[in-house]
Amino acid sequence: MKRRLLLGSMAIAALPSMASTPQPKALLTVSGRIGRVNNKTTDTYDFSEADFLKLATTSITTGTPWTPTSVFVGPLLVDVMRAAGVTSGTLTFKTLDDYSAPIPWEDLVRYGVILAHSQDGQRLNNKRWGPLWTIYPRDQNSAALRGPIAESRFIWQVDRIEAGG
Ligand SMILES: Nc1nc2c(c(=O)[nH]1)N[C@H]1C(S)=C(S)[C@@H](COP(=O)(O)O)O[C@H]1N2
Ligand SMILES: [Mo]
Repeated sequence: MKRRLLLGSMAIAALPSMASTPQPKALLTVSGRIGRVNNKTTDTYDFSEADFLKLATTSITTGTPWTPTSVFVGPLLVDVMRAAGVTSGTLTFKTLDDYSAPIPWEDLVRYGVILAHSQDGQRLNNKRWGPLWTIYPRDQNSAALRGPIAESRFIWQVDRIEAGG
C-alpha cells in the first residue's frame, strides 16, 4: 500500500518536467519517400520555424497573378529536400487550406524554385500566403511560366510536403 502511494506520487512528480520540454510545433513536415527522419513518432523530417529560417536563402524578384512585382526570399527547394534526404521524384505540396498540387523535381532544378518565407522583407502571414509559398522566377521565364499548369504550382500556405517516387 505504501509503495503504491509512493510510485503514484513519483509518476505525478514526473509530469511537470515532461510538460516543460514540449517539441516546438513544426513549421513544415516532410513525409513519404524521405532519406532522413528527425521525428521518429511520425516518421517525418520536420522543420521548426528556427530550423527553416537558418537555411541559406535565394531571392526572386517577380510578379505573380496575385501579387505585384516583389522580392521573395527563401531557401531553394532542392536544399530543403536534401536536408530530408530527398534528391529526386515528384513532390506533393499540401497547405493550410488543404489544397494539394504536385511539382516535379526537374522544375526545382530548372528554375531554382524557392520555398519563400518572406515578401518584401516581411515574414509571410499565415492568413494569406504564409507560412510558406513556392515561388518560381516567373518574370524571368515568361513564356514557360504562364498558363494554368505553372500557376497551379504557385502553392501558398504550404505546411507539408510529401516525397513520392
Ligand atoms: N494554398 C493554395 N495554393 C494555391 C491554390 C489554392 O487553392 N490554395 N490554387 C492554385 C491554383 S489551381 C491556381 S490556378 C492558383 C490560383 O488559384 P485561384 O483560383 O485561387 O486564383 O493558385 C494555386 N495555388
Ligand atoms: Mo488553377
